[in-house]
Amino acid sequence: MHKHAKIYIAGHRGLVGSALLRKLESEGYTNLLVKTHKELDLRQQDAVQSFFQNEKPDYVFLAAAKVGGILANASHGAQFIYDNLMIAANVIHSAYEAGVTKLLNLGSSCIYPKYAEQPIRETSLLGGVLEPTNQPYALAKIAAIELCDSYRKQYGCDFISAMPTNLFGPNDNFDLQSSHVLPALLRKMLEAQEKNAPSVTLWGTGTPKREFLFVDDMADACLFLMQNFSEPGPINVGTGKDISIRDLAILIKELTGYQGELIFDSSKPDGTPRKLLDVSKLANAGWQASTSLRQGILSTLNWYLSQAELEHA
Ligand code: GFB
Repeated sequence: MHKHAKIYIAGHRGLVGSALLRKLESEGYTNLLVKTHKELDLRQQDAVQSFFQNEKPDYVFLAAAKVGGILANASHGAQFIYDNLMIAANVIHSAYEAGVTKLLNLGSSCIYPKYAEQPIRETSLLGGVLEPTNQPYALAKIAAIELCDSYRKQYGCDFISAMPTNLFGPNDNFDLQSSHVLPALLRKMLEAQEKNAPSVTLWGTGTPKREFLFVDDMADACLFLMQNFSEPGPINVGTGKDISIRDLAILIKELTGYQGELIFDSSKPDGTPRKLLDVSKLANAGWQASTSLRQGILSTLNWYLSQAELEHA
């Protein structure tokens, strides 16, 4: 990918897309193409086709998606499957028609079976039932992998699919109803600290384990894959380490300085018991994560506090 190639980042305002934009700019890529949701609704087939025909990008990072935490997924399944299927089908088909050189499709570790052997290898795909809280989202993401693989097989397109573990970082969603656990815990503890609240309530039992990857590492992995990887099927992106939700909460408590108690509301869902990716395929290709969980949380915390300051300025 040369520095003047035309690179379209779909979803550049989201968590991954914005990190990709920062990464590509800092690496000296000069011809970056972005569109806001208002300018281009990726669910609209005609609009997406015209955009690709007019712009003819050389490379595409498909980071646009309808995403959310466990409760958003469990309660808005229709939006999660429809939006993600439409975005994937429109972008991947239009990229093929416009002769895109290479496309990186982003998925999620929730594509794997709920009880997949841990750490989860790429070969576990379609080997068992999915976690019900995110089945609509997972099925759309599985369909996107199949689109890439089918277009590769039938038309020779160089389309690849990266499956990140749970991501976090600047520009994450901090809305307590729809966010993922890490930004939710940061916000809950900061607010509790401000109000001197005696306790913070977390969802579920605290026993599920998750693997967290800082989004700047994810952007680095995406660029690496675009430059070095060309195979069908998913490739996992993670740290290879996981942590229980309880221990994550204890770490966030320490980093925010919150002194109160942690209460677990077991009427809320736990979701998949464990989701640790086997990252040996990516490690063998030559990439590994470099930001520790502690460092990543501190960067996210600083970003969140600076945003809050801006809002109050
Ligand atoms: O991050 P999260 O929403 O998504 O939840 P998943 C992870 C775990 O944290 C669950 C617990 O066991 C939650 O019950 N948790 C504790 C909380 N307190 C909270 C809280 O205040 N907010 C949230 N959100 N969780 C999503 C999928 O699953 O992960 C998506 O629904 C996607 O499809 C994404 O794959 C990466 O890891 O359970």
